[in-house]
Amino acid sequence: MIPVGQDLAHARRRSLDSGPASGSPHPRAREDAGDRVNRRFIVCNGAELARLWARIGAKESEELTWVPREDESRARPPGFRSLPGGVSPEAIARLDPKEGDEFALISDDGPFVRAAVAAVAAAAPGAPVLVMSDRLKGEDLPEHPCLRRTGLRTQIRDDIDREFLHLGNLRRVVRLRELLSGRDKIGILLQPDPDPDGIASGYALRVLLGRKSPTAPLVSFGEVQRPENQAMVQALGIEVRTISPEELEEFDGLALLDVQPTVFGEKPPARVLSVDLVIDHHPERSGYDAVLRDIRTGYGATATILTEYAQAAGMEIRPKLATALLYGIKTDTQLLGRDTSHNDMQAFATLHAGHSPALLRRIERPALPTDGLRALGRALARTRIEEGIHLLVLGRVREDVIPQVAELGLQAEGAEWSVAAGVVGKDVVFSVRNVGYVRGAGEVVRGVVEGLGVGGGHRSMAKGIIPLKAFREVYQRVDKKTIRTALFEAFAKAIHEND
Ligand SMILES: [Mn+2]
Repeated sequence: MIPVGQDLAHARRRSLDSGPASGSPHPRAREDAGDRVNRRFIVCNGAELARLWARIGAKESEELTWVPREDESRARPPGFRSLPGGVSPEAIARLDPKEGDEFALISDDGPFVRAAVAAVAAAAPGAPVLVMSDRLKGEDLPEHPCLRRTGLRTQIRDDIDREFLHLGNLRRVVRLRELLSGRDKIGILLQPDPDPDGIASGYALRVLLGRKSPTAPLVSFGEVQRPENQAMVQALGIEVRTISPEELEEFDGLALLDVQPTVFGEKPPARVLSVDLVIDHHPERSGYDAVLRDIRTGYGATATILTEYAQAAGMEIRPKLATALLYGIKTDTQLLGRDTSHNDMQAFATLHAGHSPALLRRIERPALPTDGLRALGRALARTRIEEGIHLLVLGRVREDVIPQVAELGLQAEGAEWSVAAGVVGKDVVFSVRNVGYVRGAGEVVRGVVEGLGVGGGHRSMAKGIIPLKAFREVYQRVDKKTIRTALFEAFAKAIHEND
């Protein structure tokens, strides 16, 4: 039985005022009276909505009232007091509303809600009003200084829909576990030169299967090459084994993550054309068999799918896995930029709560070697910013130093563009960052390397590689000064092209 009535409400208020265990005579003194909610009046239009409210579960602080419809006068829903006479100011006044009380109006009937809003405004000026209706829109409601509108059944429906999505994900987890549980050794195959999304997704699948690397290794036909991605596997301690297509024979289970079989060249190895499982977010390809496939092209990252799997299965996502998945989503969507779905945002938020900031920092800002710092020191000693371009030339340096210096360079006052260049192996390598409101970095870099090397990237970050040989052919020398002059002129030209 739900307690009803004014007396009880007053009793409850008294018990609040007396202050439970604090001993202070004014336990709520810090709160502004305007922020204090004493009672919540629920005003339901008709018995059906009142019963629905009761089924959802009324809270203790809620005063349940209903306005009977014509044929309902004898059908009082248990726990509700009736507001006879409809929603007149007098009927609302009989509830004895006080400062700090609030109202919810539950109805799909426009005239009812308009009358109720007016009655509350008259009998309890300033009281906040929540209109819960599945049919009425904002324009159906009168002006009121403190009113919000939301759905009722749709609210519950949204939660139910979400639960069915979880259930669908759980079904996929159950099926893939069933399929793979009896296998001795499962290969988790990623694309050649695996990226963080693939690595994180493969790692998550292994955890979902309850396996360790000996019985479910991450494998690839090409090693992890980009320094940022190497930093990720190092920081997380995840091994990605480089194998030949023949070595796939050692596996009696094969799962492809963040990739589909037809990506492996014109004539993919026969073994990858018939696999157990494919989970991916790239456009769906045909021409292969998979017992289970889950391809969600609307998703920004495969890591989002695996995050949903883990949640649906009630799996604990430990900080290391959360960090890997978070980084996978972050890099594939360029920090929730382009191609980001609502699901990616949701997964990101979930993972963010459980990730390790220290670990993420180690991935994104790998330790700089001493000679790299010295090279940076020499470059900084003669730093200057011209035409908004901050160019730092480091000489011979470890490759992962270059993007970090490019990041740093953008912090210089007046810099719209930051370019860090160094010599790595037989190439001049440079990383580019910009402030975002200028020309796309990828486009500019393609202009700079045209006819000399390769390059590309996105709106605000890009990378270019020019072989020393090609550089020397054009500029005769490859010392720091020549690199500086050549790159500066090329960038100044490319940035201002078509201006
Ligand atoms: Mn991906």
